[in-house]
Amino acid sequence: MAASFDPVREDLFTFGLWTVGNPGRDPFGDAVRPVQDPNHLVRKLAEIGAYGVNLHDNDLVPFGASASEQARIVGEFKKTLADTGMKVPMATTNLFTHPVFKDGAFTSNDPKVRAFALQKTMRAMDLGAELGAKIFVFWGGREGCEADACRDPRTAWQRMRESMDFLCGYAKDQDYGMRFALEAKPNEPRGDLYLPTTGHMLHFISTLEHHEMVGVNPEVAHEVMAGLSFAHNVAQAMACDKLFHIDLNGQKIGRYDQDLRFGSEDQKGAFLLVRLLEGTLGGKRYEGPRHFDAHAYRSEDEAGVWEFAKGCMRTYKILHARAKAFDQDAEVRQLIAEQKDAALDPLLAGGFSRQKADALKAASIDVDAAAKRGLGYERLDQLLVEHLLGVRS
Ligand code: GLT
Ligand code: MN
Ligand code: MN
Repeated sequence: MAASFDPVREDLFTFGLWTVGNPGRDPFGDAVRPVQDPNHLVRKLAEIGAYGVNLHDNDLVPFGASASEQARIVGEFKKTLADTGMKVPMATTNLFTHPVFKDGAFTSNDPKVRAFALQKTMRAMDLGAELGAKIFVFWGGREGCEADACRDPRTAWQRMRESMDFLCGYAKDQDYGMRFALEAKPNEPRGDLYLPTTGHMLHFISTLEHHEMVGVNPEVAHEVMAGLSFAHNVAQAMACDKLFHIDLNGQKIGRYDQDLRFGSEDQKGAFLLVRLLEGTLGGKRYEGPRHFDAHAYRSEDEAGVWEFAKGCMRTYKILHARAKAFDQDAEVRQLIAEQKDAALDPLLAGGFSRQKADALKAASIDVDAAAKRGLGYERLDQLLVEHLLGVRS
């Protein structure tokens, strides 16, 4: 029987309200789709097999809403979640749309703006906690500059640290059981954004007071914009148990942030990513939500939006099946089987000792033979391509 690629709850697929609700505005043109009621979006997502929905404070509660308005909106939304069984695993704050954030939020030179950013984030954390979110994402869309002389970049870095330390303290004090996931981006909307890649974030986290509760939320498009291998970034985060969340989408290299349907570009990169996340190559699997931070083409009406959403999930599952087949292929396994050397392996494992250093210095190694040996990677990569194209199973 052919495998079904229809999404089910257990796949843990999630979408942001801002993704399927994206009206298609861009810097050159107005909205092409009407703004949708969040409750409608949740019901539709439930219908097509998603596990949950993520949101910014203002995706649900408009900026400046009164307390009673907020209570009414959140009450109705919670009822929709209960009716549909949909979860809110992640929440975040919008620190980029309002003009007050034009020169940053946590890194602004104006203490009033920095204070407002903290206030808004604490309130967004309260909202996230009320909806059950255990992951809180930080995307510093306006934390950057064009006129670089406006602040010492070390000051920006320090302000980011102080803000994260403060907000970790808040989450702990409130007993929210939340973990933070930091999302990097090299540029756009600012000329340069501080902490531009996942690698920068990983180091930044190691300097935080509560580093154990802070990880990363890498996004395909953002690392590809920086010309990096997304799978390598994700692998490093996984290797240090810091992959707390992930933003899946598609992106052409060298472009603005496109946020395209997952797997619609660079299918090989997408294959290698799913292979890594699902652990078909061995090692630990990523257990968190598979979140799509993408939106439908501007050419689409609402029906096209749901085609887009189904496409993201379907392609993920197809790539998972392809990756499984690839990693179970006997020829592939043979090509990537670990090489053993009874004499050298013990010297290479377990760290330094003077004895090992002496033995390594004295070891006789046939360098020419090792240099001459062909590695079979042409065959290996062709097998990958054939699995990916579906002609080998
Ligand atoms: C915005 C951005 C995304 C972030 C979202 C979370 S908002 O759409 O482009 O990459 O993940 O703040
Ligand atoms: Mn994102
Ligand atoms: Mn993006």
